[in-house]
Amino acid sequence: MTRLHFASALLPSGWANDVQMVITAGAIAEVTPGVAPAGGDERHGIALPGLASLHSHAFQRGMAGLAELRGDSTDTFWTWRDTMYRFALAMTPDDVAAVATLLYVEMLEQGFTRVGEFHYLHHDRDGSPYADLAEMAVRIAQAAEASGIALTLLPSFYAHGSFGGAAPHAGQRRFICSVDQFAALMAASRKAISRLPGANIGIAPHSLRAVTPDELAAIIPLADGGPVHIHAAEQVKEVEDCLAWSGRRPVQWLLEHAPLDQRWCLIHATHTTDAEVTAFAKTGVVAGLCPITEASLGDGIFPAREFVDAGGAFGVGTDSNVLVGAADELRQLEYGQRLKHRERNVLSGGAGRSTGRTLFDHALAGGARALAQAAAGLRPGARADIVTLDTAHPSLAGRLRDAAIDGWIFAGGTGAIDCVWAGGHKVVEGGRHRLRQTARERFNAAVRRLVA
Ligand code: NGQ
Ligand code: ZN
Repeated sequence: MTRLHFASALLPSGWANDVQMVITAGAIAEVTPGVAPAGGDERHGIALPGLASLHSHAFQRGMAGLAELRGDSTDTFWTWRDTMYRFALAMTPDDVAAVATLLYVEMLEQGFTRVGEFHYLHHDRDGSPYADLAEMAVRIAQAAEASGIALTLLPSFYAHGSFGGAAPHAGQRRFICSVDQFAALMAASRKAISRLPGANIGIAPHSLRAVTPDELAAIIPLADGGPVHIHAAEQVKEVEDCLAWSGRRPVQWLLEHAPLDQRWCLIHATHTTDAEVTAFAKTGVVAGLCPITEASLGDGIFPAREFVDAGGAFGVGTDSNVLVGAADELRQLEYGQRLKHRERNVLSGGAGRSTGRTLFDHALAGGARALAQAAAGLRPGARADIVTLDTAHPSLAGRLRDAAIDGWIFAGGTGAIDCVWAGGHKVVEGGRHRLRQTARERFNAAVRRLVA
């Protein structure tokens, strides 16, 4: 049993002062506001619940910053993808484990306590399955376990190179499964996470580019009630190709043909019309926004204001992991809206409300829904995933409550987080994860080899 005491904490009911929290077996057992710290309490300043990065491709952390050299023609998402595929083709299971471990350490240091790992690098370098079909999923699970982050594993079904069941190309060979092979992969993946504390599993039909309607229908039952994540409408070319194939835009196609409900998460949904936004918001499907990657890849800007006004739910993901941070994703989301609308505090939700707080609340609730977490936030029964802010940080000087969140998101840079508990274990202290050094060494050795 651990007893923590916070000068203030953001609870589901709002901010409370002098909050004592009892943690047992990795979960929050009791939350008592308005009590003075007792002798055995470990004392801290400002506590927030940890957020989810609801969309990650862990292996891509290894190539972060390596696709910033201009090519011969116009650089786009598609030329980036060629670079990314080349990198993916070189990675061994040990490399993936090394890269994922450091990534998850960094996520924890930056305020993420759960990751939705949209996992599609399944097979060996020549495309043949590993002896254990879920070899790579096992490595992801090991990285989660070592770091302490809670894992929602989303094995991805990927079968085609483009709409209408086009053959995949050679660069995609490590991703490709038949429906039967994917069913076996799901079973092996369930086993891979079965003993991992806090872990759960869903499925991820990669995109309408990579999955036919028949395949989509065949794999959805494999989620077995868990989350279903799919990339949709990230790039204009993808929308055009989808229209040419079906006469429908990707989000429109999914609204008409897929059994969308609160278990679903549409990743990006960048190019979504007003009519789609309204219908999408009503379904309860979470928009999985990845603002830093969407900016990095030149995707476009999601109509977040209209979506939220229509009652839509969103969470954030770090996707390509080119830069990892909860505050960074939320700031980029708001700044994209400011640049688009030429206004300030676009997503604040109304007069007198803090933009940082509103963004935080959305990301907490949306992330929990998208990763099938019943009890998000600092409440009894929830996993003890807690983040404290460094009240000595200059961007937090004199800031109380929502103003502290604004200071963290808009002015704190990456240095405003003090401690992080994951499943009740204090894994980050003074901003440093206890595995930072060893995880960096292992990552650096792997990446030096990969880029040589
Ligand atoms: C992915 N990433 O699955 O990693 C994709 C690229 C694809 C983004 N869409 C591959 N940002 O879309 O085919
Ligand atoms: Zn993605």
